[in-house]
Amino acid sequence: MDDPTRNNPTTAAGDGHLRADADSKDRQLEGSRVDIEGTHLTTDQGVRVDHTDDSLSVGERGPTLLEDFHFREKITHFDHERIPERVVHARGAGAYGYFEAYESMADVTVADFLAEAGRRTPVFVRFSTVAGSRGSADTVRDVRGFATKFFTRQGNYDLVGNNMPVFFIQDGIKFPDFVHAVKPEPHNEIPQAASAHDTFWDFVGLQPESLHMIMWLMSDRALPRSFRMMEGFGVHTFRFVNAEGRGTFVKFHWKPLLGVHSLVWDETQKIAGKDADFNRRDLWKAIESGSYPEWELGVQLVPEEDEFRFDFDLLDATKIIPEELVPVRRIGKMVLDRNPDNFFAETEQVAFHTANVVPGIDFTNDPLLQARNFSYLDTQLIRLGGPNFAQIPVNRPVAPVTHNHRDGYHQHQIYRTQSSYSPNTIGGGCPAVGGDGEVFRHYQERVDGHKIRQRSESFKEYYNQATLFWNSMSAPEKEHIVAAYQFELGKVERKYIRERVVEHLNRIDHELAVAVAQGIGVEPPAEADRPNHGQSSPALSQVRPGAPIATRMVAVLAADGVDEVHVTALVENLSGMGLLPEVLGLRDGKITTTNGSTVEADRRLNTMASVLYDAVVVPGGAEAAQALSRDGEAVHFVAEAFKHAKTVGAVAEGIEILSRAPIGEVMVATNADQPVNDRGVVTQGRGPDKNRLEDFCRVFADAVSLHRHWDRETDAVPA
Ligand code: HDD
Repeated sequence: MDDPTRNNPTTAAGDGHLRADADSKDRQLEGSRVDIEGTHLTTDQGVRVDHTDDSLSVGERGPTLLEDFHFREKITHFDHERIPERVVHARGAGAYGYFEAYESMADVTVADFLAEAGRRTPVFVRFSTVAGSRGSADTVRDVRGFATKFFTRQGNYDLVGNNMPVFFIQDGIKFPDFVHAVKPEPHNEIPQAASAHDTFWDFVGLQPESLHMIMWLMSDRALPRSFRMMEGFGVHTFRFVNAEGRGTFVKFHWKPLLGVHSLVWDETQKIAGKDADFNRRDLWKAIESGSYPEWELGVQLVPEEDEFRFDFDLLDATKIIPEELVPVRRIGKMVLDRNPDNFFAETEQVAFHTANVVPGIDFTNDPLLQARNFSYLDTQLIRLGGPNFAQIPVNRPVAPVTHNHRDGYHQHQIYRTQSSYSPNTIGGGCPAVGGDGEVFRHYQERVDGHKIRQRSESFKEYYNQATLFWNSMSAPEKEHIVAAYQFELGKVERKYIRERVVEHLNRIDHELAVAVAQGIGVEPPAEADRPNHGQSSPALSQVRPGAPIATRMVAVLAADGVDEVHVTALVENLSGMGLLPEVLGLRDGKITTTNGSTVEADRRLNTMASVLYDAVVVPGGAEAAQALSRDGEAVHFVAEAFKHAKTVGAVAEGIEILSRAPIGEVMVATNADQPVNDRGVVTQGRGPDKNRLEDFCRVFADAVSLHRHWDRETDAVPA
């Protein structure tokens, strides 16, 4: 073997410390990769076969023979190809990358991957939806999983988080109840990947600790535009431990460098039909094209002596620590730069576990976390078929693994020692325990008490932070939340369940309760059940101007007779700004421009839809503008983009389509001098030349950076 680190990429350096680098996982995986070019078809036993299209039979029309081992092996393998999908988070997409520390965190933790600025650690991340099956659509209303496996020199560390910072329940013993309630109902397995049904809202109404999380679930956070544009949260309060054994409470955050953005509800439902793989495809394409998604790792640190400083319990996973109370310190960056080679081998078989911690990171007594520390290992045993799943290539640590575990299904290691127990002398006492600086030592917390089944009093306040979340939303975000409650509860058959939820909402905010009740046939409450405390946390709102526009998709609608200067200048300028324009033609192939040259359509318009783009622009050219304005799909495309509050642009004759689309009154440009931007409808009049188009593109890009133009949302657009 030419590369000595190939199968064991972590090597001991002279100083006794373990060395790994950002490529160590990749090098390790190289030993498991298989390429089939130039190979011949064989059986599992390596016997070559010359025929795989007909089974062995007696005569041409006779029965198949049992001795046809190739046939039997092929069918048997196929029959066993499926493994159980994850009981939750079944649908997901993953990628490799690295984490790079910005600074040393040695004052608070001995975790080696955080020990010095610039240290790089390989990672594998899997994003997921929670409720749906493996084949369900990406863009459903749901929490998104955000699980990261750090292949550190001290062993694997898994940060198994979500894109929302709180959870539905406080104690893991309620997890099966919660999941049974949200999953499709047991009698008819309906609805798929949706919380809009009776059992879910029945549970919510009876389990008010879920109400804070429900606010997040009804908000735009449940409809991420892209995995690349969502935050991640470790949710629980964890504990950093430093070399002196001192603990510091820590909450983990992932902050996406592209900003936090969402889709709108009508759009998500349409995307589920147009491209069920929308989020998965977006991640894959971004990485393939070199636009590597990035997140900063943030920590909120709370000294142990401040444990009781808050008006909520740090061990209660239904509460956040508002960023205004404890700022998020950004301590490193994660970059995802490689797609897996094989979905099943890597993304499906990756096994996360909250109890996969490394020295310097420890648990707290959060009862949800304690339950998780049992559940993940347990579920992998059934899902991956036995106790040796840590040997599956994607799961293997880059740190050396030596222990006395033996046997079990799918054991891949061949231990050559006679001893498999500790203590021993036959094996020279190995593997030996200990190792300075590298061993995991549990945090020595003093605990005593009676064995009881009882929720702490400090967990019993359910409404304050739900109100905080509501108060922190901008007007459009509030409207979306009300609409989401109305939609979800509107699907609930039993009126008393609707009423019960409204009663709870009336303890969060009276206006919210009244607005929801009015849409679902429930008597609005006459007065507030609890006063609104009036506090807010601006960090909770997603509406922030000036987000990066990189990788936003722009549809450029074109037809024969399109203005050549416009179409090329738009594509060039918008690409130059980091946007991803795609020319959509009324048919595939070449489009003839005004000067007789041709441009190639990237896609045919009717294979796409406005919901798959962030913005749309229509270049000039009289003939093209007429053709597009006569085409129902093109007109619908523009109207629908407008309805979803996206940036809509049109140049010269291209403006005509705006008057055909049912979008009401907008102010459009009448001359070439100045682009006009009326609530995200950007136009420039007749005959703008190349230079003026640069101005147009700048204004257009500014409009895209607002993500959406929410004040347009209330316009009634039939699309
Ligand atoms: Fe969980 C999967 C996140 C509570 C039990 N969970 C799973 C995944 C994520 C989370 C991201 C998918 C990992 C992957 O991509 O393979 N879960 C969370 C978060 C929680 C949470 C952020 C609350 C803070 N989970 C939770 C509880 C329990 C579980 C309370 C059980 C007591 N979760 C599981 C599981 C899963 C899982 C059954 C299913 C598949 C798997 O583990 O590997 O063990």
